[in-house]
Amino acid sequence: MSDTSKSAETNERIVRTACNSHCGGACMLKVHVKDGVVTRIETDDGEEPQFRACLRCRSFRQRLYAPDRLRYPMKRVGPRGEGKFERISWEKAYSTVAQELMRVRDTYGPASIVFFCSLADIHVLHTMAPMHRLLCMAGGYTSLWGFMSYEGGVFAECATYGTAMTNSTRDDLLNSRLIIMWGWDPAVTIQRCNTPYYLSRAKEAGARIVAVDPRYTDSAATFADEWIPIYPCTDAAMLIAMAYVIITENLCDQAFLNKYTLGFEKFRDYVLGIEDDTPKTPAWAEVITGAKATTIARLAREYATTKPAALIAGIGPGRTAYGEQYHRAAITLSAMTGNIGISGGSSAGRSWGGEHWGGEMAFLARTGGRMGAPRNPVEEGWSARRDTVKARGANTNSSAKINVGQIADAVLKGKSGGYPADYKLLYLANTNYVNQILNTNKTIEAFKAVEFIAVQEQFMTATAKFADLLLPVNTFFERDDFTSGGATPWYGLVNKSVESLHESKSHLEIAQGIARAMGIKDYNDKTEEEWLKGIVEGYREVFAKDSEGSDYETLREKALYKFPTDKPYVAFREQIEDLEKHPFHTPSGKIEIYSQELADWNNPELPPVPKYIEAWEGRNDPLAKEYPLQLITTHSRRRAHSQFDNIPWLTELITQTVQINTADARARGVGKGDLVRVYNSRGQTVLPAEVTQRIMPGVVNIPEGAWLSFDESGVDRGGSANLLTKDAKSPGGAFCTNTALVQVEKWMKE
Ligand SMILES: Nc1nc2c(c(=O)[nH]1)N[C@H]1C(S)=C(S)[C@@H](COP(=O)(O)OP(=O)(O)OC[C@H]3O[C@@H](n4cnc5c(=O)[nH]c(N)nc54)[C@H](O)[C@@H]3O)O[C@H]1N2
Ligand SMILES: Nc1nc2c(c(=O)[nH]1)N[C@H]1C(S)=C(S)[C@@H](COP(=O)(O)OP(=O)(O)OC[C@H]3O[C@@H](n4cnc5c(=O)[nH]c(N)nc54)[C@H](O)[C@@H]3O)O[C@H]1N2
Ligand SMILES: [Mo]
Repeated sequence: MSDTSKSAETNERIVRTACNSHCGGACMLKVHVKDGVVTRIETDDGEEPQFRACLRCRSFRQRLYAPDRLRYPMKRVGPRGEGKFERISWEKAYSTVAQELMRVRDTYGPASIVFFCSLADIHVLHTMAPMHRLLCMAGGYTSLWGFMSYEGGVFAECATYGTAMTNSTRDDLLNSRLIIMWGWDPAVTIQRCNTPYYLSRAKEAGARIVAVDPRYTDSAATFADEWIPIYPCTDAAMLIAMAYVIITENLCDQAFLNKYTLGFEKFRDYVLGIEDDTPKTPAWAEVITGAKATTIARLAREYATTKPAALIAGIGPGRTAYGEQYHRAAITLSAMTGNIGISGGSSAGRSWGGEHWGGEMAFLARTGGRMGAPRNPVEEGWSARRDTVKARGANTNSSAKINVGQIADAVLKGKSGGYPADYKLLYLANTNYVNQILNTNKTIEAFKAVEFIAVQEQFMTATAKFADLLLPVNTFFERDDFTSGGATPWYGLVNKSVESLHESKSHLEIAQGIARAMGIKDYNDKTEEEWLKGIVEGYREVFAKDSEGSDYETLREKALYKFPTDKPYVAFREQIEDLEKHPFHTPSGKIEIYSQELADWNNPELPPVPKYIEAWEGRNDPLAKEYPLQLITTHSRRRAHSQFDNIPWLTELITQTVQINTADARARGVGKGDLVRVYNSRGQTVLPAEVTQRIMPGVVNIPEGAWLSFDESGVDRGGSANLLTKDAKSPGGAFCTNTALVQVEKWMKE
């Protein structure tokens, strides 16, 4: 615990720690602690760059001391899902979980155990590592593949660049003359602390900023010179039409294409219509995207002639049906304009997560690599998935895994439905799966069907209500950990501020308790501090060898080690400067606009060059007659997903609404603030309408993460978006949160 300013008289200390609470901000906190109680939370006011906290972090006192925090272990007493529980001891909780894990393993085999841990805090130790290690030692378990956030982006990056580490640091935006925010709203979604700071400075420096988004976002309002509305799920069409203009007007950076890329000609044949008789002209794209042909052509010319230009490909448009094609098309466009590997340009890889430092850490945290975890025996002997590119890496592509969004389908269908096993036990940590995964009603059906569910939680969430056993877990204010991030890079220690509240425990403590109850003696031979020291040293070795202030002891005091920031980091600079010495990580060593690996799959839904493929539940789907509005589900300023939705300071700030265009509202007799029912064949939810010109006609938006809240007649009154979404995954794995058709009507009851 850091102890930078201690006064004997007041018994007050300030603990420096870091918050990385699933928004990817990664900010510094100065936590005032008096007599073991957090009295105030301040943030970085030290030397530049400062990593200043947002509204969620500054409200954390209300989360830490929330009256509704889970206080002790509990077991279910009523029917599953009803939310009735009874207090039990930790010993009883450990033995119950241990018995159930062993019973299911011995009866059905270890693959029947599904363990999922999302990244509720983007840390390394108290994430999936402890349970992963335990379950691997106990015979294995079924794990999940697919990043909910940006699997489509990762697929595209791996296919095209051979790596998912494609981002420059945000301070490089200061070198851009044109910035295209494509489906990107960092004023709200943070995606590295300080991103908006660099955008404002870039604007001051004269960069032109354009937003392409179905909504006039806060980022567009604050930074953009122009807003181009576009129908959801159609971005690949607009990018490909931009390519058409760049090709036909001879604006390609041909020297770049010749030297660094593979297969551009095949893409050109598709764009010009040589392959399929459909030239992908701006007029062709106007019909699909709703963006004017003249605007598309103008933006294409501007992008090709204003160098350097940064096309920032947001991950929201990638969370759609065939979202991976959008990401492949964006990368291709940045290659055509020669903007890769240069200062002020952009690889057009996904907008977030592909940073050399933080991205690497997130991958490590996800794989549990840092707890020296053994291999998962359930995955031994299974080949790689057939729908994954080789660059995706051996530990994420086993065909023994199931997709992150498909636990429900896998539970309901099991082996007879083609899944690797029948699934009987769910162990869920760091996730509000019922609330956050597509098609809530189907998830609920599946959660009723399994034999046992254990949930590690801080609150009585929708998922917690389905638990047979609830394990209260502490918050990052109550434990130590390691994290990294920032628009300019840093890494640091999460330093414990106060002792665990109530009977809550850390992820590692819980796993240790279960291991003991299972009789696994050699589960853990290190103290938490030893693990953390090892993590810091491992990370330091790679990124900050011998640099002053980067060691464990200093981090205990200061929390952060800020990398010296004399020069922005530019992704792929080495490749562009010396290709022979630094080939791209693809099979050909070049940027693969055409991928032979994809060609070999011979799957028209995953073509070797990027293509526009019309989405299911798009505007032309016959279903649109009944459900004519396209639903998108953005991330909210007041939450990190479903986290913080129960925090009064934040709830007061922003009301959960459905954004609907004035024309669509008028046609339905809906006025500002009226309660409306948003529905389709999968579900419904009732919430107030925000009637606004800030969303284009034909599209509605319900910010994701609002807590499910069924009234007596079973109608959700919380505005929980996933009652409406479809649990289909895109062929490249994109998690389709922004592909669903709905109807809206005025809610007449009450
Ligand atoms: N405050 C806050 N910050 C967060 C999070 C949070 O919950 N709250 N979550 C974090 C996490 S885990 C993630 S993955 C990221 C998510 O970050 P993003 O995916 O970038 O966030 P979204 O708000 O879902 O979408 C960004 C923009 O894409 C637009 N959009 C949606 N569909 C389409 C489309 O088809 N085409 C185009 N062109 N635009 C579209 C939306 O209108 C929105 O303005 O944010 C992180 N940061
Ligand atoms: N419709 C729609 N659905 C979406 C999305 C969307 O854009 N639209 N976005 C998707 C994306 S990108 C993501 S990443 C997922 C997120 O999905 P999840 O990761 O499942 O969402 P969270 O709401 O962050 O849930 C984390 C839960 O873990 C609990 N928890 C348990 N232990 C801890 C702990 O140690 N620390 C913390 N902080 N919490 C703990 C928290 O209380 C909380 O309930 O949602 C996905 N779902
Ligand atoms: Mo995410």
